Amino acid sequence: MGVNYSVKIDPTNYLVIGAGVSGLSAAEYLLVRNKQFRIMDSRGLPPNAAKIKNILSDTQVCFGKFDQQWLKEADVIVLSPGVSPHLPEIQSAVNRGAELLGDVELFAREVTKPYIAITGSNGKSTVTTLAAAILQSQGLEAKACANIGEPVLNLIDDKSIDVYVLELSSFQLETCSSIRPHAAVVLNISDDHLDRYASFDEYAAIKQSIYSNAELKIIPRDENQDESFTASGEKISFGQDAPSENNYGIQQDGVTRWLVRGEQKLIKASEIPLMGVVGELNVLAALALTDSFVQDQAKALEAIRMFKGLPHRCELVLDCNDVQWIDDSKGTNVGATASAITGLDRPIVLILGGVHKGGSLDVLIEAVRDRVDLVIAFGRDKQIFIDALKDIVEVIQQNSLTASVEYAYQKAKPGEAVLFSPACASFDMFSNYIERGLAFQSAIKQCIQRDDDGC
Ligand code: UMA
Repeated sequence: MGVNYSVKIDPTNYLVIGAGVSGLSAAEYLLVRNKQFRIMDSRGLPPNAAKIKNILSDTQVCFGKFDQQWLKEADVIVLSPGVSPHLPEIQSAVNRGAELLGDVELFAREVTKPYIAITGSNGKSTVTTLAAAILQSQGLEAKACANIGEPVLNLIDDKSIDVYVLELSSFQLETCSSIRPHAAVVLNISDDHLDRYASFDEYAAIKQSIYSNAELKIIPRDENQDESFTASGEKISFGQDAPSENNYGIQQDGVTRWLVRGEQKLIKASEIPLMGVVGELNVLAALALTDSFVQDQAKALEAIRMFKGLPHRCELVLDCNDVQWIDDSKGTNVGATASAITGLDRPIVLILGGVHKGGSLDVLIEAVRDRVDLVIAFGRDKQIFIDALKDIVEVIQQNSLTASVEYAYQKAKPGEAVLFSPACASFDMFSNYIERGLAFQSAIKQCIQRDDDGC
């Protein structure tokens, strides 16, 4: 067979770093597009090792170290979000001229369908899922993806999708410059991931970059916004107060609290299935994000009423002898735990601990004061929380989550809630927040079964 001179070989040498779910999706994306690429991971046996070795040749795969020669030869580095771009070997490749980008950047350069984008320190998975549900209520094929779990490149070739709903972490925003979302929001910004960033300002600026090229900017009224990101373009705001025309907010009518758009009453606060003011704000953000897609408002509001909330996000596991057991294992930073506490309307026994991600505990201290009766701290960084809280509330330390649940079971009184909201990452004791949440649920069920008290 003769050589086909019409086929152009792309000489670009891609290097995928990280073989987690996003690295695997990037490898499959590059494979389908006949690109030259390699993949490496500093772990000897990353989660997708077998699958990757199955689809690639040995010369394309390096596990157990970052191959320095490959870094020198790379034209484009596709960096997984969990790998810091500040690593010296990555910085020297960039200084040499390699292009650094993430899977979301590859997606943004190629996608032709509309997408909305959501970031924030807390509530982004809830708003992402709710926005997708509202879009689906309009008969649109909407898919939630990115940080929420499904890598964007797994969906880019799916022709059935009408709208993508992207949950974006600061890690993902760091390595993408081409996103042009139909609508974008920064829900809130509180200390998180300060083990990766030099300052809160750097973290906040990365979050706000989501607005840079957004057609419609959805802006929280009660957060301090950096005007340089939100000055121009079309905007809709949302907040806890009564809004001006076309914006979203809350209106008090006698004893009834309404979620409203301008003066139009949409849904009673008592009808939404999310807890507290934070829940209301999340619903308002989802409505604002989907505003221009909604033709049938009644169906959109019904989708909100039917929304079940997310597993491990302020999830009521059970109510036993009037003690509520609440799994908020997804609360991996101090701001999330503070929100979970303020969203509850009963006295609280709080279980927290794990790997603290840095930053101030002030917002947690304020939330704990007056609302929490007892704190049970466990995990690697428990002492940080004990030191911060011991002067305002009784704090007990335990060596494991199971022992913490056992202690809470002995101490919790009828009318109280036991809130498991760790304010920390899980990797000192668990693979992820899901495994940690399931461990909490199983521990409390075991306590109750042992006593066989009929709950
Ligand atoms: N790795 C190295 N060297 C390092 C660090 C990591 O080789 O120095 C390797 C690990 O060995 C591992 C791989 O990188 O094999 C993991 O990559 P990753 O951490 O980027 O994780 P993925 O599996 O690709 O998942 C990522 C997101 N993970 C992170 O941002 C840490 C997932 O968000 C996201 O769902 C997924 O892409 C799909 O888009 C998770 C998350 O924890 C849920 N996000 C953080 C959060 O929500 O707080 C930001």
